[in-house]
Amino acid sequence: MMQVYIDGKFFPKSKANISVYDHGFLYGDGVFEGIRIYSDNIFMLDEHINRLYDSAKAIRLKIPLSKTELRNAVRQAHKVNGLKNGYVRLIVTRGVGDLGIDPKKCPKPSIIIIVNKIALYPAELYKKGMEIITASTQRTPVSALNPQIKSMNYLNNILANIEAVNAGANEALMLNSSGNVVECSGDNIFIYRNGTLITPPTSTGALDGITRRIVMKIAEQEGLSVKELIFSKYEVYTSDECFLTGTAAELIPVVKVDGRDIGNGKPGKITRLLINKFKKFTGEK
Ligand code: PXG
Repeated sequence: MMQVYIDGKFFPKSKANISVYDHGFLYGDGVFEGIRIYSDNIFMLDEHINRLYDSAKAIRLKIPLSKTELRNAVRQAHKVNGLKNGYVRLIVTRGVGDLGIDPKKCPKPSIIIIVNKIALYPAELYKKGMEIITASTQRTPVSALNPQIKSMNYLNNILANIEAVNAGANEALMLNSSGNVVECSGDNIFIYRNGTLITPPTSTGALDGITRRIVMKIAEQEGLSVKELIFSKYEVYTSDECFLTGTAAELIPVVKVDGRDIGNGKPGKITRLLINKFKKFTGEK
């Protein structure tokens, strides 16, 4: 059985419990990271740790371990569970407090590390490409809760995801209040249009995705023109290629958006190239 790290101790999954008074549970007051393990290597661990500390800083949550200590805790959780390829969910909550949102009532943040297999999109979707729809649910405005904070409040994304499921699609495209494309419910978006690879800047309300960063770097190394630009649904509909990126999704082609075929309705050449380069970069065997 998988062993779960809670505040420095390991518990079997069936006994890994946290208090119902934890503000992570009561209010979604906490931050998290989803990290991959490829071939026994915790992929991009430093980047995930840095983003976690930035998320915590933004919500004024002081993580009670140094970055080095937390990195070692993640490595220990990996070792204890011995998964060669898998997934790490690293969570820091405000901790146990009163009923009432005041974070001052929570003296000690809780640190939880879950290691497990990850449920992917079906393998065939990586070959065939997937269909997405535009959600009517807008992405949370930067001025309300900056989506760069990877917080435990995922209802905005879940509402969009429900719309995708209702429409028989795999993911939901989310726009901001200006009608510009931001990202999908759990993935960043890229389009390839007129010879340029384009993704929305984080100022639109997109997460500064770690997979997004890698893809931009790989694409530049391949000599592609890569730009962060603001664009609308129109540019997606009329793009030559489209794909999504995320720790869970990796790179997945999009071939239909709101009923419109993207390009010729099949995963494009640039998308397939980047999928191959990304696979090499992860070192997965
Ligand atoms: N946008 C959103 C809203 C996300 O939640 C990404 C983009 C991609 O970011 P990364 O850094 O992963 O490239 C995410 C990440 C899960 C799960 O268990 C979700 C994500 C990542 C890993 C696991 O649902 N979302």
